[in-house]
This record gives sequence, structure tokens and C-alpha cells, in this order.
Amino acid sequence: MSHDDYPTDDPAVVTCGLPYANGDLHIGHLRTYVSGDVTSRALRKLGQETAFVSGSDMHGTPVAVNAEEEGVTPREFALRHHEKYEETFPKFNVEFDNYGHTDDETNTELTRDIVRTLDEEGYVYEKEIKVAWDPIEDEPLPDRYVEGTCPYCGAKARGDECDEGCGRHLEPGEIEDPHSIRTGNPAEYRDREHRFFRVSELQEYLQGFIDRLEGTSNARNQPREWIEGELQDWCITRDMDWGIDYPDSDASEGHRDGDGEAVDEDADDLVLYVWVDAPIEYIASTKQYTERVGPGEYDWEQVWREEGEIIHIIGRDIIQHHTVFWPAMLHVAGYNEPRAVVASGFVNLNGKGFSTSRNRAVWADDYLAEGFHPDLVRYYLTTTGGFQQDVDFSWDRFQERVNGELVGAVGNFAYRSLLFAARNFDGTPDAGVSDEVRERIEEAVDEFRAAVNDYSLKRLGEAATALAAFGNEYIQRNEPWKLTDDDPERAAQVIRDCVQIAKALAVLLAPVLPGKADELWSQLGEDGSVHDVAVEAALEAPPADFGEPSELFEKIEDERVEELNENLQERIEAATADEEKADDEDEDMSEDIEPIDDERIGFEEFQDLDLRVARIEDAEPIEGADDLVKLTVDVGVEQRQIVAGIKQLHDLDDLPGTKIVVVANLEKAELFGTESNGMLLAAGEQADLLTTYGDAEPGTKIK
Ligand code: B3M
Ligand code: ZN
Repeated sequence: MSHDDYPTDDPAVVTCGLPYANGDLHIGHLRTYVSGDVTSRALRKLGQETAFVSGSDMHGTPVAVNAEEEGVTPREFALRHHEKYEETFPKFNVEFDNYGHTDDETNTELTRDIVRTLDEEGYVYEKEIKVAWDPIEDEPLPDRYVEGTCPYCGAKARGDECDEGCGRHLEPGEIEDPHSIRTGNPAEYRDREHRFFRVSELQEYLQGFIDRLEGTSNARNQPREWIEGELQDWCITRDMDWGIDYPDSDASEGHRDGDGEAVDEDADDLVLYVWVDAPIEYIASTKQYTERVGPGEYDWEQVWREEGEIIHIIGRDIIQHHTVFWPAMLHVAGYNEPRAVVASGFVNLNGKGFSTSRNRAVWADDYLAEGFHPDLVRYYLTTTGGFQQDVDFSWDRFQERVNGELVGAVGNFAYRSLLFAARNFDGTPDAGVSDEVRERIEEAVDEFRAAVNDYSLKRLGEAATALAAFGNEYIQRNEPWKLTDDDPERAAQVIRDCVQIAKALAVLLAPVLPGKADELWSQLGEDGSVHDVAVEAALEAPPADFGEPSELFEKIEDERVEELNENLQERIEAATADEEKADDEDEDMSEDIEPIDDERIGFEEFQDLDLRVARIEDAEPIEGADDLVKLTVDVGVEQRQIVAGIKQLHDLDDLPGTKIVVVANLEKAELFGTESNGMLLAAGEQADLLTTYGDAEPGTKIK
């Protein structure tokens, strides 16, 4: 089944993964929320009826552990962070139609209702399992209360996820060598009754679902392995107080255990696993929106239970939850399935992961305190790399993008065009738009549409900046300043075109730069907000009169960047010094650095490697292989085919044109039936591709 292009006749809902209400937001977190906001605004521009919702994730051990450390109740702790998030998002122009939280009544009721349905449908059973227990404290150690070794990949892992290794969700009892994170005591395993959801029976459904799913390719490819392998049932309860109580349903006496025997023990002391009630907040939050605006305006039941377009924007570490457990729950409970899961890469800071405990982060509050406009970081986060790629943040790169594309291309074009128009024509000259310019704007609008349908925010942003670059070239080529005296009619024509391009820019940039686009809109003398018009407005005539504009963007000076870098560095160093004494409770995704090999090699041995610069010409996935990509690369003397395991880690569309480094004299190999003639070099778990700093041509030898 393939989906209709946007805009469709059905309402859409765009959701963002819920932030755990347990810490401060940094710009790494913001990537998901900005991307969701851009997506929902862009859909609306196409005329798609859209709601944009999310909420804070209040339950689970991520909140309980931190609250306990601070000595306050989880509810108090989570609410405080929730309120802070609610305040922060609009400061980045992230405007949810509804932002709720998982501990409110709507979500609690809906969650219990859905779980009851799963139960009544025969998809829940009770089973005795082994759970981690601190024998000295005599307390259960669910999820993040326990750490140990991942049974799948051997990495250090948390109780419910292998967060630093293979990324798998771990079931209770799976983690090896468990110990309590609170006391450090080695944990033992105790038998406890828990409830399980029969995900294993939904294999066929999930296979179909994943075939229908749109979004980023990582969200379709990664789950195949789990869905097509041995699907395990999912433990949906935990030994904890904080969370939504397992619902006492009529079915509670009728529970059957794994062997079909009736179980009468009630589930009073169990709460639902946080990953049960968290995604349900997507529905609850939509419901709250309807309750506020009325079903005539937006109907949550239509989108979730009848026909609707459900689009989830998440980080790539939670793909499994959104493509296996969540659609399984929705399916059994009689809800619609997601149309798209859009999973983004992470944001790194100067090439390394953010680390909240090491204060290696650009905090959302600090960014705002620097006085930077929120749209600048929105632009950076959405257009620096493809959705699936990790994006590196540095103040230098920030300066480069702002000064180059926003100040240089967009701002410069808009300012010089509108200033010229205001001074010479008091606004829009009385002339028609030329064919050349009309066609160029139409092309940008088409690209905008295609980008939305492709879930590509980078393309979306580039559709507009490319139009601005065209505008600058157009004004330069036609030199209206030389025409005002000799050929005023021609001057009017050129400026008329430029004003139209400026209007198109306001419309096309509105999703990515909501504040700045609105400023440009009012500089054009337009009434109301650019967010209320559809994309077609790009070609409609601007008002006849407007006054002199002001500059939209301000250049960031080198001294400013130096200062920002120094401050950041000082902060990181101070925090690292503190940290060295304390326990490492790090939540970051930076990799442990391996020690350098003691054994030295001779220079001749190094020379045996024929390393060359190459350029990727084409990148195609290899059918049936989860990670492999077939690359056609130019190595100067010839084109070669190389197979690389980077499918999950890079957006294939972004690869052509990228320069890489290859081992050119490696023996040929066959991978998945495909010949690989050489090997590309890449760093670390994320396969960060090695490239060249200057202009070395393909074929250049590396020595
Ligand atoms: N609260 C945050 C995370 O694991 C988690 C997301 C829930 S989305 C339903 O990234
Ligand atoms: Zn693992």
C-alpha cells in the first residue's frame, strides 16, 4: 500500500518523542522538537490539516532515579521539569498545539483503557520471571536502577536498554552481571509475577506495517532484524510505585499465566512500564487539543481511530519502541498505525557527544541568554545534515552557516531588494513578474512540496536558500541601479521580480525560520502572519506599498565566536575536573576511547597500504542486507564498486559528491553476493567518514 501525497483529505498529527522530565534541555534535545515543529508548519503550508503535539515523560526510572538523588518525590521533580520545558519550547518557536504530560488524567485514563483492551483481547498474560533485586537493601531494581553487561553485544548497559552498545531494548532479567546503581551491591535475580504483551503473535502484522511505513530509512531497516527474527513478548509491568497502576480490570480475575492457568494474584503492586504509557501520551495530547478547540476544528478520534496521517518524529535510539511495541499496541487496541517514523541522528558538540554530567553541552537557556535569535539554531539543526545523520555543532560552524547563508544569501537579498523597491517605487513596482522568475519560484515551490513528502528538512531549507542565491545572482546580473535613469521600465520589472522572490522566501522559509519569515512578511507590507497563508502565496502579488526594511540577520563576528568557544571550553574543563572525583553517571553517547596499541609498525608496513582519495558517485542500499550499501566511487583512475556497512548511519541521498578515503589495494571480497573492490575508512561506531580538508582530487595518494 502506498500513501497519497501530502496534502491528503485526512487530518494529520505530528508528534515529537516525549522528553523525560528529568533535566535541562540542550540544543541536542532541540533537534527533535524543532524538526517536529518545522514538519508540522510545512504540512500546514501545503494545506494539510495538522495538529502538533507532545508532552513530558513523567514516569519510569529515568525520573525516579534523579528525583531520589535530589531527595524529592518523583511527581514534584517531574512537574518542575515539565513546567520548564513548557516554557522553553515556545522560546525556540516550537509551538505545540498541545503539550501535556504522561501523569495527567487524560493519559492515565487512556492508558488504562488501552491496556484493558489488550488484556480483554487476550494479548496479555502473566508469567513468573527473574528480576534484579538488591539483596542487602531488599529492594527491586527495575530498569535504570540496575547496570551490567548487554547479553547481545557485551557493552556496558542499563537494565532496559543497551544504550552504549547495540541499542537493543533489554527485557527484565536479561542483563548480565547486574549491580545496583544506588548501592553498587551486586544484584541477584528473584522470581516475580509480571504481565507480558504477546508481541510474538503480531509478527505478520508488523511485517506488513514495516513495509507500509514511511519516514527515514533507518526506521524501516533497523526493525526488520527484530521483526523477522524471533519476536519476544514484552514485559509491560514493573516493581515500582511511580507510574500508572496496572488497571484492575474485569479481566483481572481471569488472567491466565503462560501455561494457561488462572492466576488470582492481583497486580496492585505493579505499575505499567514507562514505555507503555509514554507513547499513549501522543493520543492523549491530541485528545486534549480537541477538548480545547472542539471536534469541529480538529477531531482526535478521526486521526487516531478512523483515517489520519500519524507522523512520529523521534531520535534514532528509540526506533524499536516506535516500530515494534507501539504499532503492536495500537493494532490490538483498535487504533490507526503510524504512517511515518522519522528518526534523526544525534547532535555532537565539536565532534564528540553531548554530556550532561560533564557540562559538555550548549544549554537551551545559555543559547538564548547569548541573545541569538531562535531561528538561527533552528536553521542549523534542520539543514546541516540529512535527517538520519549526526549533526556536529560548533560555534565556528554556526557562525559560518549564519553569516554565509542567512546573512549573505537570504538577508542580503531581501534587504537590498526591498530597500531599492521602497526608495524608488515606495513598494512593489507596477509591473508583471517575468517568466524567468515565475518559473524559478514555481520550481522552488515544487521542491518544497517534494521535500515535505520526502520528510527531508534539509531539502526544505535548501529550496529557500537556493532561491535566495538565485535572487542575488539575478539582481547582480540585471543591475537595476544602472537602469533607473536609462530604462525605468526595465528597472521596475527587475525590482518587481525581486520583491516577488522576497515574498516567496518569506513563505518558503516560514517553517524553518518562523520568526524571521514573519518579519520579512511585515516588511513587505503584508497583513497578518505568514503562517496563515498557503505555499501558493509565494506567487501572489505583494502589497503595492511598503517602507524601508531593516536587516533581517546580523553577522556574527570572529571575536564573538572566540569568546563563545573559550567559555564553553572553560565550563567543560571545570566540570570534567569535578567529575573525575565523582562517579560517572554519564548519559552521553560518546564512545570509550580505546588505548593506543603498544606494538609499533614500520614505515614500510604503512606504505603497503595504498590509500587514496575517492569521491562517492552513487550510493544504493543492498536489498535484504540491514547495514550494507553499494557505493560507486571515483578513485581517479577508474570507477570502483565498494560495499560498506553504513546504511543505518548515513542518509544515502546525501552521500554522492562526498570525498572519502579508501584502501585501494585491499583484496576484493564478496559481501551479500556483491563484489567489494576496496574499503572506505570511517571513524567509530557512527562510521564518521574520513574526508579531505582541502581540494585533493580523487586518486590522490595519501601518505
Ligand atoms: N521519554 C525519551 C527517550 O528515550 C523518551 C521518549 C518517549 S517517546 C514516547 O528518548
Ligand atoms: Zn548491546
